[in-house]
Amino acid sequence: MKTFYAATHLEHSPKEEFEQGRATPAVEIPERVEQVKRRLEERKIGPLLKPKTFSDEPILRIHDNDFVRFLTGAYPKWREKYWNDDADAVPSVWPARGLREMRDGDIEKQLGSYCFDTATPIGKGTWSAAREAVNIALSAAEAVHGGERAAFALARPPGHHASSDVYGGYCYLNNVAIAAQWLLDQGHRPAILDVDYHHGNGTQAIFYRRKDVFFASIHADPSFAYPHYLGYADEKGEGAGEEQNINFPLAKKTAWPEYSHALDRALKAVKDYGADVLLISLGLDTFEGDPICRFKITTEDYLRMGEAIGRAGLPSVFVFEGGYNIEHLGVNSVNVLEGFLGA
Ligand code: OKP
Ligand code: ZN
Repeated sequence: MKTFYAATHLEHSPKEEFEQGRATPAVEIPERVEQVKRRLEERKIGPLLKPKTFSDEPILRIHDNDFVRFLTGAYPKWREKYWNDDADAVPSVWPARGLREMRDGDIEKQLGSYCFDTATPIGKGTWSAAREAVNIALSAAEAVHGGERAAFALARPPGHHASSDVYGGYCYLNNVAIAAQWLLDQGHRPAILDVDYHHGNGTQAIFYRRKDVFFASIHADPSFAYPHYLGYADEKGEGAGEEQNINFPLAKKTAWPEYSHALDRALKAVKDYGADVLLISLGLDTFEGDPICRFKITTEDYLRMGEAIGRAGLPSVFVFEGGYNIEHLGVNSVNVLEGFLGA
């Protein structure tokens, strides 16, 4: 299996995020992707390739122009305002009910308008890493479009929490949505399966009123887990997108028996939709040893997860998302890919 990788992500290296009332060490760090890269090389499952550079056009099929322009210039604008400080850009005031949403002007207004949480800092290397992650996802999609059975986009920052004009959850541009749209534009019928522990609220929002991209997500029930405000079972799509969205919110401590049941149902929905290409938002934070999540999926289970996805028999684009147990992340990720290849 071809993997696409670029070193650009190393420059996106957040030091801390803000949650539970204080600054905590960042978990979405460069070492994540480096661990997976090392394991891929160890297992020799295929070549590691540099991504091609795509134009902005595929990004603008998904994201608003003003949002992309904001992200491109946000860090310099922040630095200009806070020239005697070196902290990353994080919002501190939001246009909640009763206030006016203003996307232009002062950087503080823009951050509050475009970002939905305090966990997603913009630093010096953030934009170039997010932009390159899109190149990586598109290169993997292009490989599959060209006839490969599967490809792996080893990209960070992740993307599934970002919608057309809002970022958050360590995500800036929605890599998997951009790749799905690109495949659609080449004449495919794509479906997205999101197996990250957290609901892919950005991906869901992007395709919620559309019938041309199917979305299935298996995740921790948002009644107790991030992103809290989306990902419930009653969200089934709207308008033209009715019944084209399916959520499987699962309880704390979910282990393989319950998980695999949801996975089978999600894959059946993808098959029933008649997808001819599958994109997988591959988060490994369902792992029993993940530091910020509460599922009980084991290293062995990831082989079974890959096999189940492989048995669906669809050309597949794996796009890397979350997973924060650095030590086990390489083995767990590559197990999914090896399970897939063995199916
Ligand atoms: C990104 B991805 C829990 C706070 C959660 C943000 C989590 C973003 C996850 N106390 N903070 O889906 O893995
Ligand atoms: Zn996650």
